[in-house]
Amino acid sequence: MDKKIPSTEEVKLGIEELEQRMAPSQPPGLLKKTVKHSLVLALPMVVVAVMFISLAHAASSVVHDPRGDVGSSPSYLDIAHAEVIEQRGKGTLLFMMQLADAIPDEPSQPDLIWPFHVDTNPATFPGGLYNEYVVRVRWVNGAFVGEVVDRTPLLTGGAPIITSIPFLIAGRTVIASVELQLLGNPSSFGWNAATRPGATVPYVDFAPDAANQFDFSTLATWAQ
Ligand SMILES: [Ca+2]
Ligand SMILES: [Ca+2]
Repeated sequence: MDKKIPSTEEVKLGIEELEQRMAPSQPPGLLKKTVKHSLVLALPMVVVAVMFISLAHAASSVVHDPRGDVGSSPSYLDIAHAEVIEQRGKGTLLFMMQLADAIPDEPSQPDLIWPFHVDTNPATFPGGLYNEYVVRVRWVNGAFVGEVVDRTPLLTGGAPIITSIPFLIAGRTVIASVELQLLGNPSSFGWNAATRPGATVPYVDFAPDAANQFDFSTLATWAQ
């Protein structure tokens, strides 16, 4: 496989190509390979594409985080940079996380999660937490998956709704592509990126740095 770690812009280009090429019938399990293939094809056109992408991407929200702040946890759970990027005209957001080191093709841990917590309504706390949605890439049951978790049904006694989404893992970069309608078409929201080795264990890293998982005072803000 291609061992080169692509730049941020190359990764963005890759996921754009993914969205353009992905047939509706294509199973989610093919996404990772498809994107890596697309990146290889796309490299000669990077300069032109970067100019295009810089125009095509509109509102973005960026957070930088120190490296080396995760103790003895794996460096691929150490967030260095996180970003939410609007793809203007597409009704789509890219949730991107860059880690201190590359994610293994097949991690040895049974469960790893790279979530973004999305607070679309500061007045509501579904399930007692601030975030109405989770956008995440997860390694579980021997495969990577991309998902949006809609937690708003918890406000009325329902269960969270999980929807599969396109995602990309390329070296130390993780990107999930989310249609705005899956987040209730918000014009703005608070968000953070995080990492954790399982759904029931403590988080390893937050960006922006937060005191704990209940701390929503340090969210970044994305706005259209
Ligand atoms: Ca970090
Ligand atoms: Ca909320």
